[in-house]
Amino acid sequence: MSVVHDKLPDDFFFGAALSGPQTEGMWQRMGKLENLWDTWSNLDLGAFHNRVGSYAGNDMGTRFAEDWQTFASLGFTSARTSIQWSRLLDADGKLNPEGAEFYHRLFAAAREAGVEPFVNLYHFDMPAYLFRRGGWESREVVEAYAHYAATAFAEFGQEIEHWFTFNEPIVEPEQRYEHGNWYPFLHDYQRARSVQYGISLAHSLAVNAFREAQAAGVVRPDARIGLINCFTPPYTRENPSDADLEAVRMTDGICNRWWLDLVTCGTLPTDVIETLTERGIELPTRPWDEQILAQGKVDWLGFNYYHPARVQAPASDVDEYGQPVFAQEYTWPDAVMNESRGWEIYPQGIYDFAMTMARDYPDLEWFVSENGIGIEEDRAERDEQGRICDATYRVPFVRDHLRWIARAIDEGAKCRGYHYWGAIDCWSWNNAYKNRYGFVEVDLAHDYVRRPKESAAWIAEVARTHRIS
Ligand code: BGP
Repeated sequence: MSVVHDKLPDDFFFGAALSGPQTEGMWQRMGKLENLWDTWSNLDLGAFHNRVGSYAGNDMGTRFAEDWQTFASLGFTSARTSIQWSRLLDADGKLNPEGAEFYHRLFAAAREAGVEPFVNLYHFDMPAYLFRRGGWESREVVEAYAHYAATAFAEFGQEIEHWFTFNEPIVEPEQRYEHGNWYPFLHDYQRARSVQYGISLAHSLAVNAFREAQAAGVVRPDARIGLINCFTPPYTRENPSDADLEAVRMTDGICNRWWLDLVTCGTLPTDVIETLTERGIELPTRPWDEQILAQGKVDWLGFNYYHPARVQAPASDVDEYGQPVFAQEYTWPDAVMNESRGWEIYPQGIYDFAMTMARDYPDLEWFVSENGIGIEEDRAERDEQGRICDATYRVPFVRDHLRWIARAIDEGAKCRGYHYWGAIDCWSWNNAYKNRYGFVEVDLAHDYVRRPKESAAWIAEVARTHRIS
């Protein structure tokens, strides 16, 4: 960058991103039902780093008053967490009063600390009994989700201003159904797209339920609803072939445009659907679906950014499981990697995607809803005061991303804020506590005690001044 963009607008907000299943713990208390992470943990604890299963969270369920204060001390004015479907409702779909009471206390404590709670309704945490009825492939479950969303709006509608239907709706289709990484470990491209379609309907029904609740005065008039996805700006190699560009089109179509079209136009990208049909992949459509999807338009969007997508034409049209392949990974020779996570660090990607949105979806407001760097055991180096020395890698990572965000805003992007993922270390899917993201350490050996790391003072200064030092 020739000009350094180091100032963010005065009304730009800073905060934290977290989720219920990764923080709350208390997995069998207050009437919480089993979700798919508990199912997998029960089945095979060895699949999780150091055998730390879904039960752990980071003990925020009991320490939330302290944690909200900690976020406030980092200069954060908002934080997004999620309600767990498996805690809010019982197996008959009725409100679980203990679960509801827990979330009322959680949100009230956030407010007391001066942190605005943003509430997401689903973070990869399908209740096990609904998975057994077909999960996102089942219309019954799609409708059960709409009912769950409506119940949450009725219960918290006067308290919560910022709602989100889903976090990263692309991830479950890919991880559970396509790449076989997460329980139930499938390699089935058709089912992955059916799940993606089911989630799209569920999102749209929930937005509709929100609009109805707002019109009825159940949800406060200033409340807004959005969707959060991990958008991956797609790149291919220099001097690409037509087939490379085709790989970019489909990667972008399935991961990015699918959701952007849904939340801005209430439609799905026709070129993507046509290509899927040509390859024998059919979405399980029903006659009134277009009207349902048309209700999926949101008030704003969350953009989770960790890494770009680098793709090229696939060597073969089908993989070893006989499933269709539209792209394969391209290794960019200049890539800088976070080896702990296996993700490329490419701060400019946030800018490139911001400018794509400004061009193609000019009315859409958004914020960076997750960004962060997880390093294995934070390299375990400490200073004399016992603080983890993470400033040499965590500060440049965040600084570089913030500068590209500042530049995008200077050039017209409608980005309103930044939430850092895992600001207090938390449990991560099957990596559990391997990679640490926090500005604040969670000491598992000492009853989840929290301790600020070296980077904490830096982010607090940036969040207070809006100067990216
Ligand atoms: C996002 C998820 C988060 C979080 C984060 C970090 O995709 O929304 O839940 O986990 O990634 O990834 P990981 O925990 O796999 O390192």
